[in-house]
Amino acid sequence: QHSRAKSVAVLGAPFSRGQKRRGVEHGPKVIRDAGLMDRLSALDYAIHDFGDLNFHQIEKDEPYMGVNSPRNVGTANKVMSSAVSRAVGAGHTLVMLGGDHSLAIGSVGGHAQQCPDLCLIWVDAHADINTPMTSPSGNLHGQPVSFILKELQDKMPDIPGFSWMKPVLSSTDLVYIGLRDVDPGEYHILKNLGVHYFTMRDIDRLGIQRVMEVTLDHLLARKQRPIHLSFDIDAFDPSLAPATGTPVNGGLTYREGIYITEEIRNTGLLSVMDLVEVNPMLAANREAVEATSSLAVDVIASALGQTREGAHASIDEIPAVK
Ligand code: 4U7
Ligand code: MN
Ligand code: MN
Ligand code: MN
Repeated sequence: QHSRAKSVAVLGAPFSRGQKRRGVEHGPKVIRDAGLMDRLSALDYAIHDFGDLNFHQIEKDEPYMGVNSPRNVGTANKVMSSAVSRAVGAGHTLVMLGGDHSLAIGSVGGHAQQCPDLCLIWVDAHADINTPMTSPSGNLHGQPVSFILKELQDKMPDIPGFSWMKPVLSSTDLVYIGLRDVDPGEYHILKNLGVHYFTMRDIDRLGIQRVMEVTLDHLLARKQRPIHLSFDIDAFDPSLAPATGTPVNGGLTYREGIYITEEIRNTGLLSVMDLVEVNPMLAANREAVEATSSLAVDVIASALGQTREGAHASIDEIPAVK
């Protein structure tokens, strides 16, 4: 399953209008500066840097039914959607660097255009499933899943900027890992739709090994299909990932996070990965920025095949004494 020679494409999305804090648009730059491309080129496939998307700003963008920057977020996601669709259509495994998590609307949407049977693993402290009507903040980075799910469509108002968007997934195609800050409206939606999720408490009880076993079994047992991994860096404990906009105590350990991506890698089915919400302007100092972005690089490298066991490809015998 690992030998399927694949190419990986990296796409930056310097976008922050899905929330109110400046700085998350610099995520792609700090993740690249932490050595992403070098680390990926050590793994054995062709790797392409597609650069950063260009989001031109829409000046007049009044809130609509409490939703902030709807036209900017909707239009950016339309651009994202076609870029992801093109990359996946060309045969690449795509890594999307955010940017805030509203970008998953376009990332999952574009992926689904090419792979209608995809499944979604959402690793996050938050469920990001508020509808515009339940959102306590009006920020679209807390709402992307509600735009993606078919079951919620009769609960969604027509938001300006989103007329291009169609829901692409059913709630059974989705599993959450890492939840620990879920709003009342979100809790109701999760229970009502019967969404599968593992909170941090579930990880405490079951262990990350069992959580991944159940997750992959639920999504893949009936049929092997492409995986979309949407990884919010705030899933990690803030002691490991301080440079993010909505940190919540009690998050994933380093080893739990890496175990998640290793298990996804071992399926051979990862098709698109988002790494979002790294905000270098919210860290106390440079060390905190570097810790967060090098953690992001570790997570991406491990999702793409870097192992803790070591590599086997480059050396095929024990060097003889000369
Ligand atoms: B992130 C929040 F109210 N739920 O909707 C909201 F707590 O992409 C936070 O996971 C959303 O970082 C966090 O604004 C969005 C809030
Ligand atoms: Mn989050
Ligand atoms: Mn998120
Ligand atoms: Mn966040």
